[in-house]
Amino acid sequence: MSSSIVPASTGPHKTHCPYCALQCGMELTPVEGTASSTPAPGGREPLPVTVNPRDFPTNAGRLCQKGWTAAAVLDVPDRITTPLVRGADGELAPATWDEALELITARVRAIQAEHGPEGVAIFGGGGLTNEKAYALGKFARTVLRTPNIDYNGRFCMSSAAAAGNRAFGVDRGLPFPLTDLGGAEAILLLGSNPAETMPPFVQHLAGARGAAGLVIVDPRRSATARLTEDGQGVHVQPVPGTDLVVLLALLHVVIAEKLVDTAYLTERTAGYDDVVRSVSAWWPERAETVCGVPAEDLRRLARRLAAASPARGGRGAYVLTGRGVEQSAQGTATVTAAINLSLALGLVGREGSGYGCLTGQGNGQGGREHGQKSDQLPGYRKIDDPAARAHVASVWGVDPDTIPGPGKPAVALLNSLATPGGPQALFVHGSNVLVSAPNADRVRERLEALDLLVVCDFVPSETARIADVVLPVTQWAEEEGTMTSLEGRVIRRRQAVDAPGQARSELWLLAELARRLGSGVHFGTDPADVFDELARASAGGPADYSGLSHARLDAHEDGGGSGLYWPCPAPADAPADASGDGHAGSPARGEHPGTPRMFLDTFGTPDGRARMVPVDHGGPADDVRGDAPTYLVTGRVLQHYQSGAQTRRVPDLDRLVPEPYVELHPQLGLRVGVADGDRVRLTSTRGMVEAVARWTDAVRPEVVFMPFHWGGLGGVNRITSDAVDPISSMPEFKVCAVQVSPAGPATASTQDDHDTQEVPV
Ligand SMILES: Nc1nc2c(c(=O)[nH]1)N[C@H]1C(S)=C(S)[C@@H](COP(=O)(O)OP(=O)(O)OC[C@H]3O[C@@H](n4cnc5c(=O)[nH]c(N)nc54)[C@H](O)[C@@H]3O)O[C@H]1N2
Ligand SMILES: Nc1nc2c(c(=O)[nH]1)N[C@H]1C(S)=C(S)[C@@H](COP(=O)(O)OP(=O)(O)OC[C@H]3O[C@@H](n4cnc5c(=O)[nH]c(N)nc54)[C@H](O)[C@@H]3O)O[C@H]1N2
Ligand code: SF4
Ligand SMILES: [Mo]
Repeated sequence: MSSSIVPASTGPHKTHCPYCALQCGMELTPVEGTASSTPAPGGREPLPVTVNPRDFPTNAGRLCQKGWTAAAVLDVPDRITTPLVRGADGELAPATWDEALELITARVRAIQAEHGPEGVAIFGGGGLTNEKAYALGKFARTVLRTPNIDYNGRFCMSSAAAAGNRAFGVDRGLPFPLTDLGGAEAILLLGSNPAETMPPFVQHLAGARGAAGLVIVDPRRSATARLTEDGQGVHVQPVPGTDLVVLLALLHVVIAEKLVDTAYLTERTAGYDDVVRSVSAWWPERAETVCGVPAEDLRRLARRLAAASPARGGRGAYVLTGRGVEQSAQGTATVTAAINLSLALGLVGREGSGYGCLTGQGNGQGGREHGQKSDQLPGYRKIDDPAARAHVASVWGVDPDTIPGPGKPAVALLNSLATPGGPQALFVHGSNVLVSAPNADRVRERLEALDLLVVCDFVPSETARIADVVLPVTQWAEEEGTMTSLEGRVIRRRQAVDAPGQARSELWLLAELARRLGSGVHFGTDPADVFDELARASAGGPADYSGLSHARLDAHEDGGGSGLYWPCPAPADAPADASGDGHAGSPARGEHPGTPRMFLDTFGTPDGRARMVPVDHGGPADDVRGDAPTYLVTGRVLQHYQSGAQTRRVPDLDRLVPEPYVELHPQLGLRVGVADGDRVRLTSTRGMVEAVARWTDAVRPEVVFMPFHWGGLGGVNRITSDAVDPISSMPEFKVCAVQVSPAGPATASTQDDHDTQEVPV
């Protein structure tokens, strides 16, 4: 397939990694077909581009294994290069774009005539560029006029976003540059394993490690927890799902020992008294009985954090959360407790200290700002706010009354598919829900019952394989656009090669569908133009991009800058004395310099104060019991990304971690009769999975861990819980109750089926 990939121009092209939110800086150099003398890793055909790291603040010249091997996904052998339509024989077969789009148009018309506009739904992704995410939300609201659009960010970011919005009036994952962490004396990291999920991030923990102030809270001794060894910090190992209790106890100690920053609380916050009452019953000894962390450790930890706070003369402290505490039915409450602790110590909105959430997907941040979330319009506006509707409608050239109201969040949306009154058709853009959604067998059932499933992807993911129509789209190195990193930094994705075969940009296909469906609404196909429209739509909203353009971002980066942080309003609203950030690409007079650090003077709430909200512990929705006595926790490994649709196709990664596995403690293994290397079965109320057992003392004896990067029999989401957080609607991926038992030897029918089905390419 390499021969069908034509370099767009010679390089090197400055861009960023296709995968996670760290958005490590890369340089891509196109390779001229087989004429290249550059051997690909592993001695295969040369890849279409070579990847080299470059100096960017988040990665400082480093990449992880996924980044180094990212080019392999450009020409995987089963890359989808033509539209595919399911024929009368039940098989997917190549079709022209015209045939595929005409079929979709006719079916959408018929379904909407029978079921109304809400009969068609869209599921988006946090890996889409800002431009694509914006176009998708606009397409749903103006062409389909359906409220039913949501995206995989609901699985990823929504609890931290809900808690951040409630406390600060605005949600930006890290409201400060990542490099600020380097100066901290203490960092409390809850439920995050960046040593595997963002390896170059680890360098920013060096200051805290040097000061013996790195605190990792994780029920597993993860690679990140191991960074605390040799006196560089502390690993706190609570019972899964009890982080809220740890945080309530820490705040209890901070209050009881008078370590709070009283002046800060008076000046900058509201609600402290209610929070004091809410933590009074969580003295450390009581907390220990629930979370299993010794009371004295909790006290020491609270004192350590307080000592690092600026109010007590320390060098600064940060509290950071990841999916381990957020993907929970009490995720919003847990993040709120982390924020309450940070506020009590006076950390937020102070240079050198703060609270932040480590956003996950490449555009996890921007993906939640531009309108693919069921309750939002571009600029992080609320869809039920009349002023927001009027503004966005004026940019779209539609009547505000035609914009639908809020739709269903991801889990409810998936569960409503093909039910009476629910959507009968679904478009999927950038998610492999059959593998990554909770209670995945139910999701499969719902998808299979649809009248029409359209999947846009560049590889035949498990979800694409059951679609009625598959549309081949461009990826990463084949497209222009912008991404917004975990720091709220808007950066450019640049094209280095042309897409193979008939793969087309999603901007083009949405414009084509809009036209065929008879919409008069304009859909641009040039990413720079779409960005300009997005910028106008965001003007005045919390995530204001109106002072940005591709041209300005290019000039900034070429002048030595590294992208610009939102909010970045247009010149009319910008401070006249904007002084810039010292790079040659600094703003022209009057241009807004962007906002690296938020909340320094005020919060985004109506009265400018941060809200402290009392919360309490309830425990996981699916808690351990007699017939399911073991906690299953799920997460990631370094080599694989998400549903694995991309990384399982990269030989250098697949070879290292070729199959699903379950980590269990030898004591548990001996008790249930599962030896290291045996096949093990996990059973929950939703079903069962089987995989290879790995004995390790990194997990507690009552806990097993399984990564979620595979489908088939080793697809852990077949047994995870789809209970959701009542505020954010985020599912409880991280913790559920299972029974552990030996499985029989692998047979053809029990083997992972991810590569046994063929799709014509
Ligand atoms: N290699 C790799 N990197 C990735 C990704 C990937 O798929 N693979 N995905 C990207 C995305 S989208 C995301 S969201 C991020 C996620 O990044 P992380 O949040 O770092 O990743 P996870 O492995 O899901 O979860 C982190 C840790 O939570 C722990 N955990 C489980 N249950 C609990 C609990 O009850 N309490 C606590 N305190 N911890 C718990 C797990 O043991 C795990 O070590 O990674 C990004 N980077
Ligand atoms: N048990 C368990 N389950 C989890 C999690 C967990 O920790 N535990 N984590 C959850 C989290 S945080 C996340 S983010 C989700 C992620 O899980 P998914 O939403 O499944 O994410 P990906 O595997 O990245 O799927 C992206 C798909 O879109 C394709 N793709 C990539 N870029 C584009 C594009 O620009 N356009 C289009 N059309 N397609 C594209 C890829 O090839 C791939 O098939 O999983 C969630 N599921
Ligand atoms: S840490 Fe994330 S952005 Fe950096 S190379 Fe790895 S996957 Fe890519
Ligand atoms: Mo995520």
